Amino acid sequence: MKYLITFAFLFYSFTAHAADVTIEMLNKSGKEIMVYSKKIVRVDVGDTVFWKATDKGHNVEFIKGGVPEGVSKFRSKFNKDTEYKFTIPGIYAYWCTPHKSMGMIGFVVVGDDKSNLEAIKKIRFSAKSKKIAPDLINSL
Ligand SMILES: [Cu+2]
Repeated sequence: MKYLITFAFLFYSFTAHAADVTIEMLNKSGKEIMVYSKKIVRVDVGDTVFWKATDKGHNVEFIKGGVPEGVSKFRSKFNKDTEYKFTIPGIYAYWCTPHKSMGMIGFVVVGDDKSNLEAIKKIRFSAKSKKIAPDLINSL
């Protein structure tokens, strides 16, 4: 019995920390093409977001000026699962490098901190991303 409890505890710890949120990178979702399965996610400071390369040809790139101060550049490899542990609170805007004008954009709000919202509003999106960004930003 003691071992069973220990095992259950270890399993719980592992699953709770492996990835707190998972987002899929997709070629198609419903009527949308080139899309992250979740466009906005909210996490706590210290949480990890995992992006699954369900379809090929995508990545995650933090947008310059679209992350809190002190956050380093982040650009994942194409076709690969990736993850990021969010230790600094604020809004993080990212896109898929080849599909950044096709609406493949996403936002992570960390620690319910929206202090860099004005900077996020100044990001220059283009084409389809420019069309969908305002509504997304308004619902952050
Ligand atoms: Cu993409």
